[in-house]
Amino acid sequence: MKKPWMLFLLVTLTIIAPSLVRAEDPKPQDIRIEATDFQFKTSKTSLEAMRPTTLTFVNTGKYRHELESDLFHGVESKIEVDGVMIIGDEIQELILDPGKTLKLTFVPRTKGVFEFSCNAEDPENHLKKGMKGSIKVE
Ligand SMILES: [Cu+2]
Repeated sequence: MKKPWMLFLLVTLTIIAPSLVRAEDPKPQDIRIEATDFQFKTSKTSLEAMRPTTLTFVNTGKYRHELESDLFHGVESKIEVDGVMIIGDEIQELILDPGKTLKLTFVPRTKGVFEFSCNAEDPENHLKKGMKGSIKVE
């Protein structure tokens, strides 16, 4: 391999990637959250704790929308959008342009009810127009 940084990246991904899919219950679950102008549509209202979860966030509206929640904050997460992958555990908010889709992969570890909302302000406050919801982790 000519480029040492590629080797470094490969080694890093080889070490990090398995820890993202490792979980007590390997059976994955999916949830889809669609943002429109101006409401959220969710494919389900509850998730099982400790199961690998893929959250698909889709913006079918004409405005940029946000998904802010403690559901994935502090939990090791992987985000994929347009061929870019981001890994981290301080993700508190996802912001998506119209027509875009992203996938967030994580394992919900804490049971409870997690609120989510869009706090965008263009053309006016989305939260005041009703862009909020909740997901129960049980
Ligand atoms: Cu919004």
